[in-house]
Amino acid sequence: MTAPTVADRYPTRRAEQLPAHERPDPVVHPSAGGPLDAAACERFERDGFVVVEALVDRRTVAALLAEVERLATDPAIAASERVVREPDGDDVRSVFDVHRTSPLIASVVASPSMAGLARQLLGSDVYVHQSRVNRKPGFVGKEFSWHSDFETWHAEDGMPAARAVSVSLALTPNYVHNGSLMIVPGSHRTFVPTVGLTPGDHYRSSLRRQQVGVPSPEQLAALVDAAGGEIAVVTGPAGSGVVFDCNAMHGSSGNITPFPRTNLFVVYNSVHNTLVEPFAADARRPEFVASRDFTPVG
Ligand code: 6CS
Ligand code: FE
Repeated sequence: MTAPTVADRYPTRRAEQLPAHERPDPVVHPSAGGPLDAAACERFERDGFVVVEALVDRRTVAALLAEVERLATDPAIAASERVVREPDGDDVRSVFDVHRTSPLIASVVASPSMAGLARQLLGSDVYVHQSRVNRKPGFVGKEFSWHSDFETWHAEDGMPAARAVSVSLALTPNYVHNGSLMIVPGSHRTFVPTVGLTPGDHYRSSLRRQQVGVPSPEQLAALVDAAGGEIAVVTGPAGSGVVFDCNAMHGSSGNITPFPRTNLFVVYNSVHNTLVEPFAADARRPEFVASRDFTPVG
């Protein structure tokens, strides 16, 4: 492992439990403005997420859905590691790096309504750290365990600071019952180190079912307690979305309803927060899950 070139302000993945601590990085950075009004920026700062009514129009949603099904069944992509299948089945769970395999998705990812959210909140130009489609087919879609994305990106990808956001765009209706995103409000302000060293080639198993880099039941209960017992469920029609902080504690249940849940998920990182060597893993993850092309988008 090459030594990281910046200080590790978020130690994690040790053999023993380290205490949780308040994040040293700001949540919202000063900017010249963008799609969110001042009240929405304040909600983001307080809760760690904000729901956006209409990110793309209906025609774009239909085109994106068709594109996703094409990507999920494209034999060349299926043969690569970009396609991740369910832990106990062959159904496609995620397709990664979609902004580099689909010109249509690239244009949506770079659009002012999507990238503009990230630029506004992060107060700088942004590049795409990761893009993926998460597919949760009716009846068979499986859960995502509770986690902070930043915990993984810091440990496994060498992301120095918590200065990234994710935008999740609904391509099908996101209901309370079809496996929608759950977020612990305010959890983004606390960094929760996890226990256990990162296994070699962890992404091969973690993208199907994450077991390392997840909080203990006690840690999760403490965050929910600090939130006054609240867990937010992000719902909305196709075309709506949510932007959430990289350190927000989140997860989702399986989908046992007949209604598929398909979302386009884009991670924007500040150009002032580009990756160094992993802070708690013995090798970099591949480009399709953690890009090192730091070219600004939009
Ligand atoms: O590995 C990643 O980058 C993302 N995927 C999972 C399953 N957990 C951490 C992060 O959200
Ligand atoms: Fe996540």
